[in-house]
Amino acid sequence: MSARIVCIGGGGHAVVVIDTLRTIAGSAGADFEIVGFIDATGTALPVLGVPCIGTDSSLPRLVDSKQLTHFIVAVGSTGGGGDLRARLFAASEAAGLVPFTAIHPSAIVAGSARIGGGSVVIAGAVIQPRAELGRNVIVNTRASIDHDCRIGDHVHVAPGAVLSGGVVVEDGSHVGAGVVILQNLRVGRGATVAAGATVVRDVAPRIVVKGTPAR
Ligand code: JB3
Repeated sequence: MSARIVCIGGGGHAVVVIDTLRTIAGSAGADFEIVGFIDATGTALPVLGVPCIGTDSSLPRLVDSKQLTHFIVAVGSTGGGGDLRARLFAASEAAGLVPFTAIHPSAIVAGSARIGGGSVVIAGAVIQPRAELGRNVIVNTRASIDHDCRIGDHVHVAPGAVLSGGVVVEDGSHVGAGVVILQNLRVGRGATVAAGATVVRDVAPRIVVKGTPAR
């Protein structure tokens, strides 16, 4: 049976996720259907032709009525990002769904890299050898994750961010657009690196840093 996917969220990031799924579907060997999305309202207009089919509270019922098998968290930065994405991921698994991993055909992913379930690698991203990504990670447009990086669960690496070799980003952190992180540094759990920052020393958990050098 082919995978029947529900997207969780129907905003800006969902547009990109759905387009990524469609592009994958156009390549050989893909066997899935995007059944719909659920959002905070349950009444949103279709996204790229994909219908809104309910809200989080209706998900357990939708699993049966729509014969859903897989989900993909298609919420990006809204609601603070990592915490909401983690909660939506857990609720979708609790409803019995399997996380779907989507890698845009234009992304470059080294054969020795590892990508956890439910993660999304968007167009033009590069993931180098021995990088390890957790579950429900976003590697957004043209971001690059270099060799031996370790990226935790629910992390968002925003468009154009550059992670040098051996960088560790712990669970739920946000690495903003255009950020540069130098080699072998660590970004603590739930931290935010603001767009455009240059990280030259470790970032403590749950703090926000910005600027060059980031502080
Ligand atoms: O910068 C880029 C390339 N993308 C941004 C992305 C990373 O983050 C994008 O431009 C936006 O800034 C943002 O996209 P996101 O997270 O989709 O935000 P927004 O466009 O505001 O849409 C939020 C969506 O999340 C809406 O469909 C809401 O209904 C939905 N949502 C909010 N809370 C929720 C919940 N959906 C569910 N299922 N459950 C919730 O609790």
